[in-house]
Amino acid sequence: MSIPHLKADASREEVLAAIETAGGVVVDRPVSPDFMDEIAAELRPWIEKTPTGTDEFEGRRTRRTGGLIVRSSKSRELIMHPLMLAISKQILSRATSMQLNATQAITIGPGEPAQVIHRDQWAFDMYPFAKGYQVIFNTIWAMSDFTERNGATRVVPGSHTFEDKLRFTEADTEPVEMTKGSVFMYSGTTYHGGGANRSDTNRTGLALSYSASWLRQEENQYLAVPVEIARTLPEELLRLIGYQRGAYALGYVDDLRDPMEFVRPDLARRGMAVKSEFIEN
Ligand SMILES: O=C(O)CCC(=O)C(=O)O
Ligand SMILES: [Fe+2]
Repeated sequence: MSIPHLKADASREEVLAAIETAGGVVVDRPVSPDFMDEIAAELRPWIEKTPTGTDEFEGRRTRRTGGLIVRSSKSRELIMHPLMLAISKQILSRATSMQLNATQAITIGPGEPAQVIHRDQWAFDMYPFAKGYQVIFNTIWAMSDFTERNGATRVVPGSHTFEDKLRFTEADTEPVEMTKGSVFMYSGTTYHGGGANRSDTNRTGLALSYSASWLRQEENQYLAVPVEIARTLPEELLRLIGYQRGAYALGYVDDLRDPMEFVRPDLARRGMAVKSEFIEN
């Protein structure tokens, strides 16, 4: 089994079926390489200032630049991409609602060894979630071409249904090669890791992940997005970053108030029974 590639106009059913079979799928160029270059230009000063990682998982030659909602207004289009939201909503559908988990430009520098093969859901303290209960969905957008040589993400195809806490070597994996503007979508249970960069240029991907809304977000969006900027965002994005209650009562403020009251009082709702209807399509 291999990670399949689908065309940008693939249907949601095709994309979902591919993830259900292989654990992940590449959709080729839902956006143009030029669009990714525009995001790269917005992020360049931030990436340059980002320190390299401090351990093997972060990568000592890898820069992880977050806060993308604030630092790249164009990246908001990827975060809100209708196909990503629709698939995420399906994959995480055992939970009542979903939220944005993290936004991260991952720049793997030359000479970086391969990252340990892992499941993204291990971020939640290695909690043994019930088989089939998906809590995280990840998308990695290629901001440079991804090749085996420059550190394309490595994946164990079909591993989303495997037992938990398994160990793999590079030989068990295949590189997810894709062109700039393409996106690799995968489940939080799919075993994968950043590849070794054996080239002399950086490999950059934008990892935009979504999670069940009853989990703590990896990236703290309330602090990453200052309230003055939050006020300027579209309603859907505000709800996605957490300005709505998760499930029934998660995240209310004092007298059962909707957190939206603190950013956009005009959009606030009363009462707890707010299901996540922010993505209709
Ligand atoms: O950068 C990549 O290709 C993947 C990185 C990754 O899997 C992670 O940091 O969790
Ligand atoms: Fe990962």
